[in-house]
Amino acid sequence: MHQIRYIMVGGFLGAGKTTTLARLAAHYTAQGLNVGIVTNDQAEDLVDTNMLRSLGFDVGEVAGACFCCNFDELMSTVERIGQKQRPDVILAEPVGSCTDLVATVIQPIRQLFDAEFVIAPYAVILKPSHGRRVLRDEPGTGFSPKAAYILKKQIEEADLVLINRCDELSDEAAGELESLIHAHLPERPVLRVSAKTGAGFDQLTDWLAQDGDYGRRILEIDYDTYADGEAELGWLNSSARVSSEEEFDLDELLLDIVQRLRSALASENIEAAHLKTIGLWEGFFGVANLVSSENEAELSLKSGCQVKTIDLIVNARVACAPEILEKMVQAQVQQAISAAGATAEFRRTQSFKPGRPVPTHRIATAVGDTESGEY
Ligand SMILES: Nc1nc2c(ncn2[C@@H]2O[C@H](COP(=O)(O)OP(=O)(O)O)[C@@H](O)[C@H]2O)c(=O)[nH]1
Ligand SMILES: [Mg+2]
Repeated sequence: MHQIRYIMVGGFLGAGKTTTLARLAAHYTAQGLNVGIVTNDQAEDLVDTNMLRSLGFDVGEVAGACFCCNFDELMSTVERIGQKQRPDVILAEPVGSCTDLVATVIQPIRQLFDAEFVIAPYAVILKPSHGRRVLRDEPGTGFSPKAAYILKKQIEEADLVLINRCDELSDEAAGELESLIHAHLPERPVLRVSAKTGAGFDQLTDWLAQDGDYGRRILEIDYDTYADGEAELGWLNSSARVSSEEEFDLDELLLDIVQRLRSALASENIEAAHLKTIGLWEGFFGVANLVSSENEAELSLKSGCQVKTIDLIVNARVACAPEILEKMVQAQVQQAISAAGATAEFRRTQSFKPGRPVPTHRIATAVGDTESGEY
């Protein structure tokens, strides 16, 4: 039977998962393989889905709950992708505040859908900015110890830890991150990569091609701490139609929105886990991002377009109450749009704290171990 290779890449909010999956999707497509991507979020209007679709990939979205809490939807999304043409590879991006994915996603696939899937090694990306601060156990990470707990648990269940953004890390800085990872997880395989330039991706794809007993590092995890850590984040997805009589520069607007939000957050001493915005019109699109207070806002995909109308989506995951976040985003987006000489019609805004994770399945013992059980 034709088996689908299930490749899931985890990591904290803003670590580089979508950028990594886009690069992997292009790689497998160039090899003649049929690739499907599954994105995931707690709400609709996801920048990642729009971006990956605009890049031409076949993307299914699981919205409204994370993979672990909506396992059946993950499986039916994979099935829907397969209706057009059976995929050889499924690339899956879990929510960046999720962990315990080996017990709640990988092992359930291995134990319930064994005939249909081959599980690739589970790679988890370490985000240098927050990763360094959290693994050093520094005070002032911008997150509480409970949110930091999630980042540590994420890498603990990895078969392979990826240190991303090596294009901007010195050898010394990457070496420090590697030592910090090994202080927590002795002898865990670590690979230095850049999802932006593709550095390290030959080794990554070699890793992901391995058939072995991967995805079996089941965590010991305290769901109270995990749930409290997740609930400290304010989550916002908002969509709007922006229009103007005169043409405006799409890339400038996207960057301005993220820069204004960066300043507003800094003035309130609030840490951003990840802010991103996409502007789309008639096949053109641009994307701007902010991944932490120590990084600058950046235009990650340029549209090069002058436009009169766009569909705008803003996604924000920030360490503050959702009400504060919503007011801030509305105000800053509005100001940026006015400065561009345009007006906005807001369509849908969802802002909330993620609820307690309640996995559909939690397999406590990896396949092949002596006791097998679900609780
Ligand atoms: N310099 C640099 N930026 C990166 C790299 N990988 C991702 N980014 C940027 O980091 C931001 C967040 O990336 P994204 O893939 O959306 O992260 P995700 O939240 O984990 O999916 C975007 O602005 C990316 O362009 C990298 O290797 N180097
Ligand atoms: Mg993403």
